[in-house]
Amino acid sequence: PSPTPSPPRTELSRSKTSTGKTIIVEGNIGAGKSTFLNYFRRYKNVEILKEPVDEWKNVAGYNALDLMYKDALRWSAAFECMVTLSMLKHHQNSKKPHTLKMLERSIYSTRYCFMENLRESQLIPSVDYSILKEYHKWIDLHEDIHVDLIVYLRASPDTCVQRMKKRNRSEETGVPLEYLQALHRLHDDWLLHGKRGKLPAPVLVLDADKDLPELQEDIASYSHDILGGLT
Ligand code: TTP
Repeated sequence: PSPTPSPPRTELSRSKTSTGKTIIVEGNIGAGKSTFLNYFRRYKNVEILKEPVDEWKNVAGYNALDLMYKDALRWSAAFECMVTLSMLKHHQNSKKPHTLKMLERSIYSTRYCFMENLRESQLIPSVDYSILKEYHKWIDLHEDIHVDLIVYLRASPDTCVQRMKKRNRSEETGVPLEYLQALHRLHDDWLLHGKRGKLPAPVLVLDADKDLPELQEDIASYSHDILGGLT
């Protein structure tokens, strides 16, 4: 079948768009972050920074994502170090003038969800965790990580498992349901229950259990608020 043509890219009127602002898109593995970000590709002055998963799969020829899933105790610190650097680069990415920056994830979910999950599940040696934490403490103190809105795509772990199975990323084939359940709880703790202290920005929660066409409709209906509702 011929591919669906992309819709024409629209120039948002500056008065309607919060240009110069940063939105981060959060949610469990398989929650639909890519679908969400792809929707906003139609807008010329929205700059989308997706996670560089392909870079993580090829670090000087090594698949760091695969190594981490195969032997977390050995490789999770190295992997999270790589992820932290990617996130920092995205936060620091100098914005093009008059654009709104949309990031897939952030330094916050790396720290509060993934690193925390590794620690709780004892999948990271405690010295490695402490070193990573020092990096994050330093970043917190010395870098300006500004965020204006957090979009939380909240999907149940069961939905995430189904979506992961469907997309079939080879590195993720052994990820158990319990791993996604723990990550789900950690996202909720951070974004809904305020258990990680002050949130960096207000949170918009979208029900990402809906099937993708329905979720896309929701995204479309919220797009005005997401793009223009920031002050
Ligand atoms: P996600 O950031 O959840 O991206 P995704 O492509 O699964 O998102 P979606 O389906 O919602 O579009 O994770 C990418 C992979 O990287 C996944 O296997 C989890 C892993 N990962 C970590 O292990 N640690 C981290 O700190 C991050 C950010 C990702």
